[in-house]
Amino acid sequence: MTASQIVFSRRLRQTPFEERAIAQGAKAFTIYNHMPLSSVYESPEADYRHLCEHVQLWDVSVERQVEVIGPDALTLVELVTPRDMSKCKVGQCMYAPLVDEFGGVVNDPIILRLADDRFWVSIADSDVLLWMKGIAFGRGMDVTVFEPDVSPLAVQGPKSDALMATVVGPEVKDIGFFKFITTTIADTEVVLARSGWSGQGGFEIYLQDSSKGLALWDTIWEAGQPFHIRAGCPNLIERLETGLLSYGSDMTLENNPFECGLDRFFVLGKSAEYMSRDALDAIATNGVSQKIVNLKISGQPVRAPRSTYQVENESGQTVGYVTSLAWSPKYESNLSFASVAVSDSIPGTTLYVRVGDKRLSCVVCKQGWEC
Ligand code: THG
Repeated sequence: MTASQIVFSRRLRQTPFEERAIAQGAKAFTIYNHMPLSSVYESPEADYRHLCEHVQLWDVSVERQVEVIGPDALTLVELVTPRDMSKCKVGQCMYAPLVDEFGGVVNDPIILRLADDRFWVSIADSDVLLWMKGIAFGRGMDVTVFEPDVSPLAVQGPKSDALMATVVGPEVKDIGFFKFITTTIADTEVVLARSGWSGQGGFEIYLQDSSKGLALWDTIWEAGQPFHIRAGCPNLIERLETGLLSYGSDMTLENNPFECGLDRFFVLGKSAEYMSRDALDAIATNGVSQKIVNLKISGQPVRAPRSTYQVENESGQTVGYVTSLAWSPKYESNLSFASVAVSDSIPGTTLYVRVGDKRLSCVVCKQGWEC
């Protein structure tokens, strides 16, 4: 972190919970979908330890929704992802990479099906609204694509169920993973889903009226006092341990879903039309040259790079680059995601990371950090 600051101008859109997040001591922000996203409260380590033990309230309004509604809603959603969205039932969420006609990953949203002809595409950091509006117009589709007044507030951590049961009722325990209900909290109707960007369990509350943001925050906050609730945010250490990739850092439009391991979320050849069909078929046939892997870097804690560190093989050739990095208290090691040559991507392979004048040895691990 540096002492440089972000100016909160009108262009950097305000979130409905921002005032409370700042009052609770958000120390640093990043910018995501043209909005502020807090990234540190006490310290990355202290935030991480609290998240793994108690419950946190996260202002993740930056997970903007692109609403797709109308007779061609399913056709449009099918077109932009290789995942079979016809299988997504009303009340269900699906993690579905958006892929362009060249096989590039456009975004990796969660898609919620609110009705047969109505979806929310809950996006990562890229301009999906413009992408999907353009496709709908170009194709002359009978569909409306817009950004609704919806802001997710995440409740994450092992005490999330106990907390939400006191706010909503015991029925929250019956909400399955990646399922949602609609309910009322703080006199405002919300969508309540069992999802969220951590491996600690929890919920996401989709607020549908910005003017009720502070009231919603305060209701959860008060109910959370017996559970040691704190304000928090997506945590780099925790997401590395859990294996969650971040669009823009670990993958971009330059990557295809096979390189990112996102192919495990779809089966090629669904019956609906999808714009990435030919490109993905060709990549599946020809294979990929790079893969994103889990890389455990030995030694003392390494400072996360601003951009990247080069990854080398035994003989000193550059075979890839680090995309995310943090020290993990759980594994007592530096954990990183890195894009490396396929031939060097097999778990157990020893590689080297170039940090300044040091060459640190590291090992390719499986998902779950087994090596
Ligand atoms: N919540 C909501 N919107 C989001 C995110 C979120 N939009 C942006 C970003 N996060 C989207 N990316 C992800 C990536 C992974 C997961 C969720 C959102 C996730 N993955 C689980 C895993 O990989 O094990 C489970 C996936 C599955 O089984 O389908 O949870 O966090 N609203």
